[in-house]
Amino acid sequence: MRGHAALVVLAVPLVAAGLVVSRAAPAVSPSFASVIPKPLAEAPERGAFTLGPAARIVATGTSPEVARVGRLLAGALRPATGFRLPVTRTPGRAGDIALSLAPGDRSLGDEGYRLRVGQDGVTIMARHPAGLFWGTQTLRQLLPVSIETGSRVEGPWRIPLGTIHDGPRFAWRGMMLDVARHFFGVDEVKRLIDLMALYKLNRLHLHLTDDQGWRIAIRSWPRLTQVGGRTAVNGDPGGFYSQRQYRALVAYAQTRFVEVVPEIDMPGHVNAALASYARLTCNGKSPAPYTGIDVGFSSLCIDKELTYRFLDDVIGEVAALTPGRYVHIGGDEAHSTDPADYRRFVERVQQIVRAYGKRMLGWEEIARARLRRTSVAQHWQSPELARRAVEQGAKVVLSPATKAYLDMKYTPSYPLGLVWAGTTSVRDAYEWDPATQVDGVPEQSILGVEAALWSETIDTRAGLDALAFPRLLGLAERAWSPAAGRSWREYRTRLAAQGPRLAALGVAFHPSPEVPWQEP
Ligand code: NGO
Repeated sequence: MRGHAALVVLAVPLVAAGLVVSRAAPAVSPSFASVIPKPLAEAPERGAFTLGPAARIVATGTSPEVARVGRLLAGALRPATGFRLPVTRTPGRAGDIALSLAPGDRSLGDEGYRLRVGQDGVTIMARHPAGLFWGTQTLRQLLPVSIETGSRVEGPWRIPLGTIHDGPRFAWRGMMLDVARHFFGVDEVKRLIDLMALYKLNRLHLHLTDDQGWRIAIRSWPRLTQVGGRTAVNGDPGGFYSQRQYRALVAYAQTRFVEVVPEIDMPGHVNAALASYARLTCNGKSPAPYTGIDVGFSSLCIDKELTYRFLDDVIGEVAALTPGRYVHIGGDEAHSTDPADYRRFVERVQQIVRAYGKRMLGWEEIARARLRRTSVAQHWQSPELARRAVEQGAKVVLSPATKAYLDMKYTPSYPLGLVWAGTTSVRDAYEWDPATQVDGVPEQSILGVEAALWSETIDTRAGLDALAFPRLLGLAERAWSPAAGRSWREYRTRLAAQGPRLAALGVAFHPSPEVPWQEP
């Protein structure tokens, strides 16, 4: 293995120039050992299967979803291979990739799969289509990184032989993107969904509203986006999703087995809403738009009935756009709301969310109110509040700011990000166990893990990439793989092998010197 310095020098120009690698073969062929997140069980064998131009993708059975997963796989493999890869229902023959459902096989779980690469081809089996899809993402990682270049490259397309049996530790494997402080358009978010899927993340939480901007069109309250959608941090350009765009985004995510979780933050973090409608404020006067990065200064007017008509309209429209189970109501840092009012407010909103057939999710502060057992608290800072949620029988999603906040700087001198929770190295983001992270919050109360990317300091794809990658991969592994048997030493070698793949995908990741990056 080379020294860090030389490898970093290699990685930097490649990434900085945003180059697409178009070499035929990587320095090191992928192996079972380089997959992230680490599969549950793997049995590598000697040798390789070579995917050839006559290969087909066989979607066994009549499920349209299996064929759909097959088409996505074909779409991922065609650009680099140039192969036709027809998706067919006809029986498989040697050299094919076969996808099939085994609904009776309980050992596969809801999202698990079994992948076999033999001399005669590849088979992926799962109980549900989601598992098949995750299996195809593993298969991508077993192909040479040049499979990701998006343009024609010479093979050979060798896949190491062996078997993988896999399934997730947690059902909730999320990423939050703050599109309120700075707006990220539909194409940026779709690209992020694709990257999340490669690492088997299945929840995209969109922080849609905050003091600085309102990003989702609400038909019954059009000024929210006409006025509140215009602004962003630093006076940068705003933006918002029309309901049509938002629906398309949700559908795009859904076909990749990613559930979009919309967040409307309340009763604080609402300056953009108050600036749009004077009648929502207690004194009837609109505040000026806000483009700084302070928190905790705005509040909805808790005693006004109009506040609840407003929330009924907003939550109703958002719920109608959401096939998923959850609506996130924020609830964080309501420093300008009286504590008793806050509790009353959250309990009332909990009813509204329920009336629209959804479950309420909120930042851990909501545990100050009486929670239904089906509500979920998102831990970010206070072990005590996380415990209070658990004591009420609610489940918890873990986003501890010291581990899972992708907006914390890597090092004190890193140009992007904040430091209020300290700095978070690639190692820090990886090296923790959800089950022991918060005293009094045991594994069975944990729904899962979510990485959070707040956007005060980023407004471009490059900024997003640099803060999210490579730390997101470590968090994805925390959410999918058991912690036992893993170590930073072993993980960083696997991560190093993902560098060329991320580069081939055009991801401008932070080439942290903690990782012995592989040459593309
Ligand atoms: C806090 C705050 C956000 C900030 C973020 C920055 C929560 C839940 N509320 O996290 O408004 O953007 O920190 O790291």
